[in-house]
Amino acid sequence: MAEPYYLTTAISYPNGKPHIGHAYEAIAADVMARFKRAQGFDVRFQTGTDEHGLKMAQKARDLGITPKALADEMSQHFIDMCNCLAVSYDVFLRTSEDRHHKASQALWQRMEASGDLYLDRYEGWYSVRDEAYYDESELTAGEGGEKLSPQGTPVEWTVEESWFFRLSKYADRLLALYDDNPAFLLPDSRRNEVARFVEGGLRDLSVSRTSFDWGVKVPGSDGHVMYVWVDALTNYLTGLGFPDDTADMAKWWPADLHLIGKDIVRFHAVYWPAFLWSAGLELPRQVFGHGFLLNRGLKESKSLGNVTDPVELAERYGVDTLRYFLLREVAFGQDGSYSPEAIVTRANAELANSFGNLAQRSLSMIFKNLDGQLRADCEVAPADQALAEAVQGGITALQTHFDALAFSDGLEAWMKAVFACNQYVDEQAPWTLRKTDPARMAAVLMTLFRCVRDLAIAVRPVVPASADKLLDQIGVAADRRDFAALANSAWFADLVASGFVVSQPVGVFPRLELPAEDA
Ligand code: ME8
Repeated sequence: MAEPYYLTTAISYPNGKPHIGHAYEAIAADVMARFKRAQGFDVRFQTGTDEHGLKMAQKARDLGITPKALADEMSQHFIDMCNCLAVSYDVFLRTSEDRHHKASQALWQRMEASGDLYLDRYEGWYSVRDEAYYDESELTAGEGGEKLSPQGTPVEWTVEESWFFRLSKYADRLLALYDDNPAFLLPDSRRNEVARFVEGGLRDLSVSRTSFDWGVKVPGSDGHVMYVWVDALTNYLTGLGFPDDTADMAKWWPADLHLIGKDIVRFHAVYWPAFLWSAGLELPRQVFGHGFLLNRGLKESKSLGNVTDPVELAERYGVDTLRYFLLREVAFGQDGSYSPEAIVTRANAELANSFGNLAQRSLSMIFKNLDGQLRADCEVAPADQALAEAVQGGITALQTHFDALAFSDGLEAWMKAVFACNQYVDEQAPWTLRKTDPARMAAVLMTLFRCVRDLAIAVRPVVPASADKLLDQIGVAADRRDFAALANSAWFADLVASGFVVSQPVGVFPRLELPAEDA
């Protein structure tokens, strides 16, 4: 039976439409999901929206609508974005769903039963934009002297009766976790940051609010709703049917990967493990905090007027182009920048001129010079063998890098294999061999055909629709497009025996022009 692999994105605040950072995270997680499926795992991929809390309540109040109406309208934009970007989620979870309230209350009761919850009074700083409590020592001063959170957002002094979670009790265990199991939190820089924060001492965490009611009700405590991060983190369990569906919990929990942005590592690597320990549940295997995507080096914001709608971006440049660009351009884990020029340059150089052109010219020569006929009986020369090995090496490297979430390194290795193929075409010059040595020309074209197929399968998690369009043209069955198929050396002889004939090829990666306003 296939091994299960459960991965999640963060769940987004639907207080506005999705931005490019949301698209980036969803795409990266989707590439991982498709990659693991291609490796033969039984994948479950969850995303969704985080609908409670003050931030949602305040935004709805500003708009004069209920928080539920705001969440209903905006979460649909997140679903539409995922569908537009070919994000192959299995579960889209909304935290306003009844089952989620039930799961969050069950987690709460387990933490209470462990003796980790107590009632007291909270007095301290809170940032609504971050939905986070901060210590005085973490704050900085803004230009006008006002206090700001470490994320640069305004904080307000908050005093209210609140339930507390005994977070302080878990400090040593957390530090031991980071030490003993460094892969729990990657990249290393984020782990170091979080470890320093925990070493500085942990205070108990305020986990309920009484000043508003848009949240999950605290069981048995009228007037209290849960702090939004308590219910938000529980989403990863809700989707598995916690607490009732013990079979799904047993199959999928602990999660293999929580893919999240660097600004919310503290919640996932400090609060979440402590909640899970308290509730007697296992910890996720890995939390990965990716970097931020910037627009020409700047954070997008309404005041700068540089907010990009990812759906428009995909419509303009193509879904697969955008997916490839984002993972290839930015070293995953670090911050990165995008601009129309960078997208067009990358797409043209690598997808259109290198891989697209390789596929197009190889297939067109087979179509024109061999009447589309494939041959299984060509003599293999050392150069053909060397190319096959180079491509194989590139694909193995891609897998190793993708497994470590080093997407740009994986794609670079893939691209090197594409370059090796193009160099081989130039050196072998099959157009010359056509007159001088037709048998050798056929051998060269068959080598290229096989390499194109292998490269298309390898890159398919990143550019699924384009890879499929190419694989359709080369007769590769829909259920033979995974890494197991790559390892099956009989595929080519089988394809030839099936009588498959190459038709006039249709280009898969168009050359892009910069839109006039950006040129
Ligand atoms: O944080 N580049 O929601 P959110 C890359 N609801 N990633 C970015 C980004 C950018 N410019 N801006 C945001 C929340 N992100 C909580 C999560 S999980 C139980 C609750 C990432 O809508 C961000 O780091 O503010 C997070 O992983 C995700 O987008 C959702 O952000």
